[in-house]
Amino acid sequence: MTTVVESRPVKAAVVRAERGAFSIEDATIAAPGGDEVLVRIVAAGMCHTDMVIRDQIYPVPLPIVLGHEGSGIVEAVGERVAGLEPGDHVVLTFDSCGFCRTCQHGVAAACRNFNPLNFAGARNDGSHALSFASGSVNDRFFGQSSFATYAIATARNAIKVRRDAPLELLGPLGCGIQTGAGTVLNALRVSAGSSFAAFGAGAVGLSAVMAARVAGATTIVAVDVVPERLSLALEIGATHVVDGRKEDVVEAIRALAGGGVDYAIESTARADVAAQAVAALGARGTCAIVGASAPGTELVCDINDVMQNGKTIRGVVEGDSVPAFFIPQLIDLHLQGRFPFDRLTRVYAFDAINEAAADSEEGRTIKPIIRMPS
Ligand code: CXF
Ligand code: ZN
Repeated sequence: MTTVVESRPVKAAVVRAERGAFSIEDATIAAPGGDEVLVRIVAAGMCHTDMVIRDQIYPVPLPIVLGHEGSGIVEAVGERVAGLEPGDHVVLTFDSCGFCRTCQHGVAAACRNFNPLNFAGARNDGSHALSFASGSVNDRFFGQSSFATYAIATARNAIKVRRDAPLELLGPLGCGIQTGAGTVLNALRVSAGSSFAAFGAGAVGLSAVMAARVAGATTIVAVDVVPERLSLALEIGATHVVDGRKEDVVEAIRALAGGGVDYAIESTARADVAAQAVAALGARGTCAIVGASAPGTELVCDINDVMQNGKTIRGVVEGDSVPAFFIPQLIDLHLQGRFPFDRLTRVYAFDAINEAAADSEEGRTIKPIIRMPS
């Protein structure tokens, strides 16, 4: 179905300087062409990776409109889009090409074109969806740039979801929550009766905890240094918590899990914590590394420990998810009361986006969601 629309006015939050604030500015957004979809953004989650780009830990060009956990309603579609139409509720996720070797194997999260599609700051041909009177601003972040009242996505990264779900809260399912839950359910395939530890009890780690409970793990340990996060972890599925400031984390986990856990997720992006996560594995255990650290950050571990105990260390992006399947599955689990991700969220008005960022970075809010003015 093709809908003809002209470009329209948009308000978008722009980061203009390294470690700078978000400034809400006027722009226009183009009509969708080809495989593109124009989405009226209802809300967008804030993820640590937005901060990684703001702080230029990853070299994505500034100025830029960030935001990669959008949820909203399709307004118009390009002439090559099938399966989406105006009025559909969608969650926006990472973009992928669909034709590289890993996409064709069904693991779009490991798309060989992930960086150019999600981090180039423009369409593949260098053009932008957003136009600012002040000059060129980068966009298309994760195929969306959803800290804005409208975004252009593609048919591949706009995931249609059921209309009885709370659309305002769903955006984080497109990245952080998908990453944590997907790592447990898709990548590690945590099994019933097994032991699991989450290193870091932010949005990714706590989503992993909830998913480990869904999977039937019987020892679920959350590790963090923020007492409120550890308390929340116990409420949503952890059987035990370890405060990294008070205890020897590796010794504590070995004691809780019969010598070490079967599975671990490391979401802090800290090399010292990643080394603990590997050390805390039991025989033939697997540790998933999912946090975004500065390029060149090295993981140091005892080679004999890894070899003699048959341990596996693997990286996972976006939970190895097939978003068109996995995001609706997480919504079904949520609506059945088995995946209470809303417990992680706090909603902020668009013009409080800088307060949301500060609350997130200072540990007051686990998952900020920015609500767009309607
Ligand atoms: C990112 C982490 C860095 C690589 C791309 C995916 N995940 C979530 O924001
Ligand atoms: Zn993210």
